[in-house]
Amino acid sequence: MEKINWYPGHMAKTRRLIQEKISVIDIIFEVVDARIPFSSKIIDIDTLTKDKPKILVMTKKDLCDISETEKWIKYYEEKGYNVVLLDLEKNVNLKPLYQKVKEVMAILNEKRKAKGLMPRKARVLVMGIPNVGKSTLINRLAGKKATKVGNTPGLTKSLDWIRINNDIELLDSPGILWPNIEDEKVGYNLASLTAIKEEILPLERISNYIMEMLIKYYPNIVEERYKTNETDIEKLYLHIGKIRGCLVKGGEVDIEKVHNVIISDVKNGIIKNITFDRYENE
Ligand SMILES: Nc1nc2c(ncn2[C@@H]2O[C@H](COP(=O)(O)OP(=O)(O)OP(=O)(O)O)[C@@H](O)[C@H]2O)c(=O)[nH]1
Ligand SMILES: [Mg+2]
Repeated sequence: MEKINWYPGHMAKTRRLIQEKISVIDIIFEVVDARIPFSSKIIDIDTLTKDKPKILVMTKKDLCDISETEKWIKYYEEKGYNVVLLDLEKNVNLKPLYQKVKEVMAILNEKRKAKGLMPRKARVLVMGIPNVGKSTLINRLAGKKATKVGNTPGLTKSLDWIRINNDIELLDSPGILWPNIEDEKVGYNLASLTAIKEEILPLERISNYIMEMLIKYYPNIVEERYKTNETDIEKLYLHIGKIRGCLVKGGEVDIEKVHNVIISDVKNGIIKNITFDRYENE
């Protein structure tokens, strides 16, 4: 695999913004994709957020391979993380997240009490790399009944607090940060499952990576979706091209179209029950 060189220029600016906001925040919801709970993590969130309590929110539960993702949940919990796995699309149940917030706030308010301060609502900032579901989470939390509770001094004017319930206020815009793209495996996982611009990685290589992962870890999914147990990538592409009608004039298979079919099957969640970060490999 070739190394992916991709580093967005505006990272420093985003970081400055987060640093400005952080002082008024009680809890950070760090959002990751449950299919890549390692690759989709923010590169150095702990330095940025210092000692702020965090809840690691794994989204896209409905798309992940639960048994593999659970290994990661265990891994992070053993490191002291608060972890919540959520489906924000179909069976939305935010109760486990509310429960975690209560637990974290109980500790925080205990400390406040010791200092003679009143208990208060949790002020939450959602953070994560692009495409992990930050906006979806904010929308799910806010729902229709959400009302903005006004500006808080010290924050940029455009940022508002949204009242979620009696326990939680949420900053209405998320902090978008970057993953450890320097790690080539991470780059491929991100290119396969989230949004990375095409000019950074050729479609062929993303498609090859997806197919290699599926053949290695999920041969049954390949068989179910593409009706073959072929494991040779070239032959597999030809087969998929034929059954999916990726043909050019004369009936030849258009391999580029096949790459697109495979990538969009994964990115659109048609291929699900997959987790590409493998705990045993890290
Ligand atoms: N199936 C499924 N899709 C989800 C879930 N959460 C988010 N998505 C989808 O993931 C995509 C990205 O979600 P967004 O909420 O826009 O992600 P974001 O983190 O705000 O992305 P940026 O604003 O680009 O940083 C959308 O197509 C969502 O519908 C989930 O739990 N399950
Ligand atoms: Mg968003």
